[in-house]
Amino acid sequence: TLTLEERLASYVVEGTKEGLYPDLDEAMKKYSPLEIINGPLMRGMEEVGRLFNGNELIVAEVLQSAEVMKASVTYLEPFMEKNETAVKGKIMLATVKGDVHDIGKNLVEIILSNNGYKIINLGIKVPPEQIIESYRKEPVDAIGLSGLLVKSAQQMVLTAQDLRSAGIDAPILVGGAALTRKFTKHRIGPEYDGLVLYAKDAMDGLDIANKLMD
Ligand code: B1M
Repeated sequence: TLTLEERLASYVVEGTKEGLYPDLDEAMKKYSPLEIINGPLMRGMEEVGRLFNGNELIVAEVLQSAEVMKASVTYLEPFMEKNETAVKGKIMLATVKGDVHDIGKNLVEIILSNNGYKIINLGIKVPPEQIIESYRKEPVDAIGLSGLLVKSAQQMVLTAQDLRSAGIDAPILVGGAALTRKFTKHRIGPEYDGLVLYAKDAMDGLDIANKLMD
């Protein structure tokens, strides 16, 4: 028989919600919602990535896994710690052009909005022009770009260049697995102009946002 942690990972791997919610309730007796997400659920997602890479899963199955991850995050969200502070700042979030992965970005949205930030979430496959247009309508204190595909790392550079060319000098926060292998330091460059910071996960994104707003 599987341990609770193994079962949680397996819901994601198998793409099934049978028994998921009682086990999430059980897990909340031991862990915080974020520990559940970053621990067993994330381990499940990593396994999905490995299986997919080895052609042992098809896209439709990965989509089911993504559904389970999203349902879990939605279920856990009301139990997350909230800091009822005054609005600290406004942050825009977008998954870059060509990329549909949004689970990580949406997690960043939850963490930031639970901690005093107003979020403008532009969604997925967002071209630079849309970010520029949105910024002109409603300026923000920082722009967050997410991307998981290898090509998204390059797309982020292009997006940042377009933003700077359009005269937008807001700090840019970049994150997502596409970058994890590339950057280890917060401060990145030299292909980037102005202040561009790398966040390794959602909590790191919150830390950086808080430092920026100080
Ligand atoms: Co795709 N996919 N996928 N996929 N997928 C990856 C990324 C991949 C690594 C899998 C693999 O092959 N091993 C691979 C990319 C390989 C590469 O680029 N070289 C891949 C591929 C190839 C593809 C397709 C091309 C497959 C196809 O169609 N043949 C296709 C791409 C379509 C496109 O984008 N144009 C595709 C599609 C999909 C699904 C739609 C089926 C689904 C996404 C559903 C969705 O997001 N709504 C999906 C999934 C689920 C994955 C994996 C398995 C899991 C991603 C995930 O949600 N992780 C992924 C493999 C993997 O990562 N292990 C894979 C959980 C999430 C919480 O983590 O997003 O990393 P993550 O977010 C983290 C941090 O990165 C960070 O915080 C979060 C945690 O706190 N973070 C930020 C993220 N954004 C941030 C922004 C910030 C700060 C921090 O500030 C702004």
